[in-house]
Amino acid sequence: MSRLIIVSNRVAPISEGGPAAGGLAVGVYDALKETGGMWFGWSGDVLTSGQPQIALEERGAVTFATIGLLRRDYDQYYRGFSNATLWPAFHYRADLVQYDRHEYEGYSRVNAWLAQQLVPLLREDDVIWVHDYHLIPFAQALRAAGVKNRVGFFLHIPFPASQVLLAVPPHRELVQALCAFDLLGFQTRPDLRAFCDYIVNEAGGTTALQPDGLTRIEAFGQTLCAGDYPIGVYPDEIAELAKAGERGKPVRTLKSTLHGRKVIMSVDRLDYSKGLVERFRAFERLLDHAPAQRNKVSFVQIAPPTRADLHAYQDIRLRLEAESGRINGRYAELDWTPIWYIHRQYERAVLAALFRASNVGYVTPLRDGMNLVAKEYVSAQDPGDPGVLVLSRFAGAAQELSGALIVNPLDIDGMADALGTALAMPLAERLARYHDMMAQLRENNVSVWRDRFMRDLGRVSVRQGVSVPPLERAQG
Ligand code: GDG
Repeated sequence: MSRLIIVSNRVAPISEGGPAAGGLAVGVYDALKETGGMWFGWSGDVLTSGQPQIALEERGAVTFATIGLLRRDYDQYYRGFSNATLWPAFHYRADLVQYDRHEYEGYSRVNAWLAQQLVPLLREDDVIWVHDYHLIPFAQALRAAGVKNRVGFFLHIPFPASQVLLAVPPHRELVQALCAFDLLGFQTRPDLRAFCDYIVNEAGGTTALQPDGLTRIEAFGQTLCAGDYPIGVYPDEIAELAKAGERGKPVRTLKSTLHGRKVIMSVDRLDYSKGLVERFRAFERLLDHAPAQRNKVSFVQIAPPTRADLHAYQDIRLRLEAESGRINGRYAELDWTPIWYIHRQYERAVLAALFRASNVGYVTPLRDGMNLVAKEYVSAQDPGDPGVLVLSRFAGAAQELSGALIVNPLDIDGMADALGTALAMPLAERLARYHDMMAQLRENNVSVWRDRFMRDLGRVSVRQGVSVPPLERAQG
């Protein structure tokens, strides 16, 4: 069997409790720990001088191959083009897009350099699976270095509508670079449609749905395939983790502080795409419009820091601190704090237990590729007394989790209404919604996601992008 090589910007430090905050790390690690293989990428170290060297570490069936980044590379490739240009653009925040030609050059240079570092570690029949927006030019760079292996790409974040993508000056080069992969995977059908729209209307290419469900793409003199592969979780593993933590200290502390009040729970990296300010205001609106809820419910927002050296992230942090202070100042009583805003990271097991102990999972990003927290919240529930998920229609997860209360995160009144409905929902309805969503999560867990992608990547004939018959893949 060929070896799986995962390439992502950051190879997540894996502690005993699993990977830390970040959806890609969680999904990729879950996928790789079963099959074994190699995970190649940045170690997280930023070097001020010297020549970065690859470090290899074996852990069970997985080899971690990591390398540091020089300060200039970190600034241009990671902080600059990846996170100040691509991230906001792909999350429809054209107003936050910053562009600097030198940073884009750094982005291309680091992709080429990383590809050259990987080449000596490769075997002929390795299958290479590249992840996310930091590494769009990676296949081009591998091909330039003479690599002939199959190379697939999965985009964890949304693919934006063409009119938004056009805000990124080198949009054409980026899409051309994507066409050097053999298979492109997107989280949802709307993302795949947006990509196809660019191919047809901006790049003058063609797209055709094949009988096996893959879309064949011809553009820039390349032929490849693309599909939608919604990432999942391991729901039963999370359920066990949550149950095991039911009587643990964090849950006991939470319950003793709540004195029987209900709790609404949110967990997000502190990112402007997650809709935190709007979410706080909708909770405030609930307290405004439904006085009976005052002193009866608390909202816990856990938001670990992320990309804190970028201005836009410092800004969202300040806004959130101001909002939580303002709302608490307005409504808090001596024995009740309406919003608990916690700017730190918790262990995965603690989060699962807290999800289970809460009445409502409140997940309202303005845009999100998938949103694993939504899936983790449902997985962690007590099957006999589950909580209710309030979910943004702009999370990829909303395409699958029809048992959630789906909201528009810009509609503050609508979200406040949904919170009220969730808090009052009778057990029978909660059970029906929970079972519906759990069935969906079990059917499309992380292994299914990985296996579907790997099967399709194995099928596309290298550099022709045409899937090889027989085509037994079910539509779906
Ligand atoms: C990207 C895309 C897509 C959060 N706080 C803590 C913690 N987390 C974990 C959550 C979850 C993960 O981090 C976050 O994943 P999301 O999917 O919600 O969001 P992103 O980080 O933006 O992920 C996203 C994902 O990639 C996968 O494809 O769904 O759309 O943006 O697993 O539980 N984990 C720990 N402590 C925390 O405090 N241990």
